[in-house]
Amino acid sequence: MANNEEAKPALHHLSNSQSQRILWLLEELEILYNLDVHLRQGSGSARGRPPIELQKMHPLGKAPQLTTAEGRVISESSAIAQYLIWRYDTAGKFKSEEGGTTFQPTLVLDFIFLHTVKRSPFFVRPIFAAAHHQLQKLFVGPEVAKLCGYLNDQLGDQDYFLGSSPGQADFIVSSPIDFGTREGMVKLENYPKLQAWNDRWKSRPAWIRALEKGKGYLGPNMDLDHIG
Ligand SMILES: N[C@@H](CCC(=O)N[C@@H](CS)C(=O)NCC(=O)O)C(=O)O
Repeated sequence: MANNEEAKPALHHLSNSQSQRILWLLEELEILYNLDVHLRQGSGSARGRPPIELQKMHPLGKAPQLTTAEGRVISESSAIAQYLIWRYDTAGKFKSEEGGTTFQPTLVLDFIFLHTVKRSPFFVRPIFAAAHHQLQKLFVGPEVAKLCGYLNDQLGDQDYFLGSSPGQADFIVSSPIDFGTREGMVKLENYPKLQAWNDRWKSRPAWIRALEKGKGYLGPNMDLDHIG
């Protein structure tokens, strides 16, 4: 590499995963980056799991992973989003307070129960199904409704959580909302502002470009892997 050529960050992206939100952010930033798309394993006992090479790159073996221009590997969406925005958003277009996801553990809990029901032997399935029903009724349903109501209110009259452009909170929250909607836990039709927000960012050119590059999003190979 020539001395005057700046090193590029590299995203290690897993198809059908929440690393789609980092791909979206990179497209919004309009910077040069390298993209390495890893496909989930399509068959065998590890069906749906990330390929071995992703596991070799970082002890956690998860996606997204970002190799920074300085050569460091970061593996956590919030940390990656924060790094990218602070390092590359020189115009301050996407800068905002940190965005976390109180959402994820609740959705994952429900997801695990759902798949326990699906994969359990038929003679115990009714018992697991009853437990899952109770969990949804008493905890996941009210909890998700509270979170969606809160997000809906937070949007107010703004296009994005902290103003007229997406920021870290929007990038990070996009995945659990999409995942929760796919799994039927999040009912966007009950939250008009959240629904409008979702439609708004999905029409952004950067999101559309990220979808084309990501080789699959919320597709069939996601089963049992959307955990974290
Ligand atoms: N908390 C991490 C979670 C990363 C994570 O769990 N990624 C999933 C994809 S959605 C993954 O790599 N799963 C593969 C596996 O654990 O087998 C983040 O937000 O980046």
